[in-house]
Amino acid sequence: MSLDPSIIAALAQQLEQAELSATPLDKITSQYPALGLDDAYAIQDAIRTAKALRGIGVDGLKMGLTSAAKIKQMGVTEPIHGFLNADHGYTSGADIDIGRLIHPRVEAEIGFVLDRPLQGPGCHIGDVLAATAYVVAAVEIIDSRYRDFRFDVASVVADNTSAAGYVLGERRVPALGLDLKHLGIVLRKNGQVAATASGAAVLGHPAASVAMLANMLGARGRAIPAGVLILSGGATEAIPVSAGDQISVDVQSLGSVAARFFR
Ligand code: OOG
Ligand code: MG
Repeated sequence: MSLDPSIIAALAQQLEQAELSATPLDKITSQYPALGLDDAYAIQDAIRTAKALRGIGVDGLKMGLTSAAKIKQMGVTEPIHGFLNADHGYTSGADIDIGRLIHPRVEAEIGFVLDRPLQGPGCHIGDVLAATAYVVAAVEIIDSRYRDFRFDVASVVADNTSAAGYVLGERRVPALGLDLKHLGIVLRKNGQVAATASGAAVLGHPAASVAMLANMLGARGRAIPAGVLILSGGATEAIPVSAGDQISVDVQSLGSVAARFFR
């Protein structure tokens, strides 16, 4: 059953407001237990439109809940996708103000940029690798707009998959010739190892996550455009950060990406 368009619009506005005022909400399925995934993606789209009207563009796409570590941490077992906003993209070494965030966390990710669009159905790892311009080490900053960072799949999809920013490494490496499955990944906070993984932690191969995104978008008549960043999903669990923390992610062959947080 789908929700009335006026309810979709009202929920999108509540989530936008929660983000802008850094004030958490109860997950929206508490108000609307019948909220389905189609409704949730419609709310996400409405948030995207509202941001566009405020002049905030989209410069990337993301997959989420694509690793066992994330599934275990969040208790949601289904991969999801969202969008990345151009106003919170940073390069390695950035000082990032987290005063605007509720309870930020960071996760280690592998980013992809394609040199041609990809659309499912039927997209697989080989298609992604053939279409990849380069891969890049990345940190995603997530910040659920829900109280206590607790949600179910429909609520988190509506909340644009907790997207709150990203930091990219400086090295752009062609995918061909890399063994993306076996790349070691180390996430550090204040110099201490906080979590480790390998590329295979993400759906067995990070390119499988990009293929899944192309297939999920294809089912809605959409495609992954060329030239945009695609985050393939946290390989490790997400780590909370507060003002004063310094974090880094090292990805074998891709180099490192670092950021410091203040408020
Ligand atoms: C949902 C977003 C998940 C990832 O990489 O798995 C995500 C969340 O955990 O808040 O970005
Ligand atoms: Mg992520």
